[in-house]
Amino acid sequence: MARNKIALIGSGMIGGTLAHMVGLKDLGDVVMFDIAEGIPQGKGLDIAQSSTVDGFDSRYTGVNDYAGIEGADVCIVTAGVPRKPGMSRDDLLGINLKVMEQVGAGIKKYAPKAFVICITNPLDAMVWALQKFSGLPKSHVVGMAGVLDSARFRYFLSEEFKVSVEDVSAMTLGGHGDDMVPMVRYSTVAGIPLPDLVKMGWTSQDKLDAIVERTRKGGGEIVGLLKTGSAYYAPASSAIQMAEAYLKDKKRVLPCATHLSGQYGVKDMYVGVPVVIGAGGVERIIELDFNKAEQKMFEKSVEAVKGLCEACVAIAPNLG
Ligand code: A3D
Repeated sequence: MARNKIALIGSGMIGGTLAHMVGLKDLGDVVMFDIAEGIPQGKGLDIAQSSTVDGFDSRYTGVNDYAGIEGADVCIVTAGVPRKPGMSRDDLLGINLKVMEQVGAGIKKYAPKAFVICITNPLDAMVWALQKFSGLPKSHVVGMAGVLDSARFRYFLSEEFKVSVEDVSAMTLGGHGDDMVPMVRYSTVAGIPLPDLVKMGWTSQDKLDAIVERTRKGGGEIVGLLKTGSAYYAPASSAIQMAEAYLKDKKRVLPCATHLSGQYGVKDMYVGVPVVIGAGGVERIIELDFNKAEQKMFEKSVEAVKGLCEACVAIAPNLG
């Protein structure tokens, strides 16, 4: 049986971390692509040399030509620019939209059967544009944000409750911006919903509200500390979880930026909702019942994404 081929489009901080994780998790062979000459080749060679110590057999190739990604089973897209302190994700739109056009054309030509995971920001608008530029099926183009935002929420909750991260499950929906919707009612410790834990005295409502707010600003907190770029370890882990769900047909239930065609009252937009990911890509979109407050937050988040999509159409009218 042939090994899986995983193409990493963008070989910067997240791309390099992804490449390392693919090897450590034995997910397949890696092709690293970038416009910067030498970076994908150098990182690929460095990681390949680590494989002898860590004992994995993934093969690494670094390329500056899209022909190298031919026949990839999975493409993970991080090409573009990240945030610097003082920038919002939305400030990246103009530059990264042009990058998505090139990436979309490359994937369309060389890897039209791939499962594509977009990470480039502003996420919900970039994955929407990438699907249109590439013409790949909507079930096979998703955005990574919800897994990361939920991971941050889970981590902060595990710290607050002093319990293992393994026992905390959490869900963050909506767009990947400060208006994201951490779903308190659907987040639990070993099945006990957070509102019940407040009643049981495990934490106070004020502390829980502060954790929700810290989750919303989780990306900005790291940008502020790093000063030269944005988070890359947890974003890479999150995308790897999605890729693994597809490659191993795990049917994982994960919050992903997914194309909605009427679900949640949203048409032709990518927004973070829970989906089932298996060998068929996005196999099922799960429609949750929101209460009034959740509905209001979700709508606000969707409005923000809509504004970004409109800004994309203003730059590239063929997307409209
Ligand atoms: P960085 O380390 O700068 O890597 C980006 C790479 O893209 C660089 O190596 C560039 O040379 C390359 N690149 C630029 N233009 C092109 C092009 N036209 N074609 C191919 N490659 C190109 O950034 P990073 O890895 O830290 O972040 C990558 C993206 O992910 C940024 O847009 C971030 O904002 C975004 N990001 C998203 C999340 C989400 O949760 C959605 C989290 C963290 C970062």
